[in-house]
Amino acid sequence: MSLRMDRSYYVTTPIYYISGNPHIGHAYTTVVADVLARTARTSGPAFFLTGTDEHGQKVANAAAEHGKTPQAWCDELVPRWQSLFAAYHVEYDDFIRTTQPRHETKVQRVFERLRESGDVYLGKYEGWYCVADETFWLESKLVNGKCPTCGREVQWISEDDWFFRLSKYRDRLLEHFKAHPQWLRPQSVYNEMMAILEEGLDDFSISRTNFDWGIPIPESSGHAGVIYVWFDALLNYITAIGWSEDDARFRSLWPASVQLIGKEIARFHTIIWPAVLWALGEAAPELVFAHGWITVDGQKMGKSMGNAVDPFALAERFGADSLRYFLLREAPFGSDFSYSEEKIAQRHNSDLGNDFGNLARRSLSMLQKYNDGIVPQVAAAESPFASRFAELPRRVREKLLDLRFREALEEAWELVTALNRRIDDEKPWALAKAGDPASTAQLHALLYDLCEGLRWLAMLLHPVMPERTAALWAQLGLTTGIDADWTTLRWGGLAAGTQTHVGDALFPRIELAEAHG
Ligand code: ME8
Repeated sequence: MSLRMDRSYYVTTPIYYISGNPHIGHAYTTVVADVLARTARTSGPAFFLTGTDEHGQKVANAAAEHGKTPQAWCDELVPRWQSLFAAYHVEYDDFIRTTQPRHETKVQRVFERLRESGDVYLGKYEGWYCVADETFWLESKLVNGKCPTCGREVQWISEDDWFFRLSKYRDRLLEHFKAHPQWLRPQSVYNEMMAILEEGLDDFSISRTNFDWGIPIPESSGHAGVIYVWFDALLNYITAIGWSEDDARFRSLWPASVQLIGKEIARFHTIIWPAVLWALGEAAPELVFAHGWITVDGQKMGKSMGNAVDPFALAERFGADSLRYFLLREAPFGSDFSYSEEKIAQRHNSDLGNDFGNLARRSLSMLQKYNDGIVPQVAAAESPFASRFAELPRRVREKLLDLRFREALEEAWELVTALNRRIDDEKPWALAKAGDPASTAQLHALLYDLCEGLRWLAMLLHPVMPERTAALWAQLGLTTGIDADWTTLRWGGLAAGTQTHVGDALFPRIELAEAHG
């Protein structure tokens, strides 16, 4: 995938309901967006948006259960979500709350615009509704009379509602899907959405009158009610960046480069969302990626409160960077994967501790012992690694931006493995002991390559593990430039004479027995 150079890279996550506590599944999507934004940012502007979805019955019910007004409840919970993202080293550019005036006024403007153009009209809605998912369901889609997504009870709703003319956009959607088979990934979700499109589309209710926690329908319409939470929420992706046709910032960011979602909300993001955008005269996002679920005992984490794991405690125990690595390395992006502390501990101890962390420690300790920690002067361009790994930065970058995170990490690990192997093969302790000029030259060349390899790894892994790689950067005696453009990486960039330090282990071992705890 090539990065567009004319505009900023724009990545979004779903905005999260704040009806309960966040869990690791919420951190997952946000971490992935952070990795993409950090990678893109090494070569140009990038913008990363996340936020909270604060309207609707589900949030109102949660607030009522706690004896709070919905607004007070949201105000109280939002900082907890923000601190979760901070705990996972996520650096977003903007955090939108759907209760903010910047969003509410624009949503009302969209409603008015579409009412004027005829894409929004008044009709009667009767049907089944799942409060937990804030989703309407056709009777034929219910499973044993219950919500097909979460298995909860549904309720019958009958009211006069405003509708969005979704049916009008079915042919265009089909054409779009066929002309851009890569716009929705993975293939399994693409196929599922194509099947829905082929079945045909009904218009879609976008207002509610049986409760009032939402953005009011504009008074000019002459009707009461609030805007349906999904219609309100989807618009965050454009209201946050200042939507209006002639807004320069909006134009520089839209269409989004990547919209990340969990697969359960693909219908909203790949059928309703493009149609709404087209109704406004805007383009569909370039890519929607519907990722898989973190599961516990085969069930989606979060489906019941019982199986959700406290993400704060987890970050404390394993280190946020180890978890970020685990989330990206454990399964191909798009697939489900099961959560267990054993698996996290295994990745932490093996890939991070034994392979990468140990490499750093061994290399810097040997440099300390054999050259007072000072990077030696060598002809680095002559190193076999200069040509062997010349393409590595480009390949890692391509895979990261193509959301093949696991492959990108495997690619980087080839360098980790090759450096470890050189220590084993060349036996620096024997070279030091021999002490003749040829052995000393070989020892220096090896020590240089080890440090240069670590410098490369710190840069290439920085988007995935920003904090641990920064610690390595400091141990290498470097101050700035960890997030510099990877295309400038040349073997030999590490300056001779740099004073390195042996620091604390990057990934101290975690005992499995302890991880059970
Ligand atoms: O759906 N595994 O919000 P939400 C992986 N407000 N990802 C998971 C996960 C799991 N077990 N559980 C949650 C909503 N997620 C709406 C979105 S957007 C306009 C409105 C992640 O709080 C995943 O990205 O239920 C999923 O799509 C999102 O959290 C849903 O969060």
